Amino acid sequence: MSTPGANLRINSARLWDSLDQMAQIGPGVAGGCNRQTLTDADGEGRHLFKRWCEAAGMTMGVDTMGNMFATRAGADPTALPVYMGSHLDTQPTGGRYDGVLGVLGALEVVRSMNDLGIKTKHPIVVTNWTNEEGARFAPAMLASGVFAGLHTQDYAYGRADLDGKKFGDELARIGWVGDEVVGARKMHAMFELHIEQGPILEAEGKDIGVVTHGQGLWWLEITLTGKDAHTGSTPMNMRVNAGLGMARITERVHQIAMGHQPGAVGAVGQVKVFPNSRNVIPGKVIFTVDIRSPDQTKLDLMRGEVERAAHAVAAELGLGCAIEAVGHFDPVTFDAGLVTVVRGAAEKLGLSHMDIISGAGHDACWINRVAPTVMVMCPCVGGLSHNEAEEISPQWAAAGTDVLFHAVLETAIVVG
Ligand code: HGY
Ligand code: MN
Ligand code: MN
Repeated sequence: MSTPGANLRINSARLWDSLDQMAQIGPGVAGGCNRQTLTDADGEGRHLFKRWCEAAGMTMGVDTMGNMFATRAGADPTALPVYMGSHLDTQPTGGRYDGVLGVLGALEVVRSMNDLGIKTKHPIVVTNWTNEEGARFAPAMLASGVFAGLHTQDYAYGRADLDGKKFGDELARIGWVGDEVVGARKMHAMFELHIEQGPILEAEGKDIGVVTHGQGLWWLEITLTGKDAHTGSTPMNMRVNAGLGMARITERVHQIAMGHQPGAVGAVGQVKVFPNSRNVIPGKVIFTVDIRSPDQTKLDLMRGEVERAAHAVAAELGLGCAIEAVGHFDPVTFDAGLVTVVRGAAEKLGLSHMDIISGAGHDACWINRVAPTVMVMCPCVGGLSHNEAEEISPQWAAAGTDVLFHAVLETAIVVG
């Protein structure tokens, strides 16, 4: 059987139904999801995903970081598998599709291969990477980072959430510590389908994003120490106000990103204020700066500017200032050959498409270090993500999954 015809399609209704069923696990309060990594809801979602994979005839492997690998046998068991997947964990106020479309779209590809009786030379593996978001345990893409050798497992197991709970303890608590050595698996290729999480594809009227690159990022955790004091009786000239320092640095981060346009972003997303009492001047604040750019030079310049600005503000206000890099990866260039395969699949399917740089980080950014890797993107409404109102259309979901389907079939080589 030659390369499958352009008429092959996945089952869009089944995909949409699976997305809806998964969204019922760890629901948010406004229609989205709160299925944070290593919570009971994450564990429940994992069990559902495992049941679905086994019902599709796949066998499930799990590594010591909880990464899940469902394998569909190939005609040549010695051939390195073609992987496709993303993540099932969500932000606290996450959407239904960030990550989940990539995992369940990959499952739909296998389900469709089964329906059509398609056999491939290379085995196919559907993957769920643990803790992509980094919302509960920083940094983002933690488990794919361990898999790719960027972090040690000990480092990952020791990461703590805001309540002081450790990653390794929580992974054991939900019962998802696997027996495979993390990173031992070798890949022929890895595909990740993901919503764009930005406005470009929708604005340009394109159904498919062919992801050629991913921007790099730094997460800098800044701790400012001042002095707790009464907000009423303490004269303004006697205050050592860590909250004021955080406000000034937050503004500087915005100005620094604006100073490197186009193609730079910056914000403060997570803030911890101590003692966080209405009538106490904050004596300590811990906050994370997220800066990104596809341009390595800009990214490095911004890091230096943010650090200098933080220390300058702290000096002005008499604050202690400590800065720790808690997340980082350089801009990513995906595999040119697989980019061509994805672009060709979109053209074969008659779908509008454009090359795009990923604004968000993804597990594919790390896996790209150890195997040929590429991403496929679909639009999302208003470019909104990391918000419970995140929305995509069933048509966009199907189009992206069809491109994934054809690109994977071409790469895994259809033999019957
Ligand atoms: O932070 C990111 O870009 C990803 O959503 N974890
Ligand atoms: Mn994601
Ligand atoms: Mn995300």
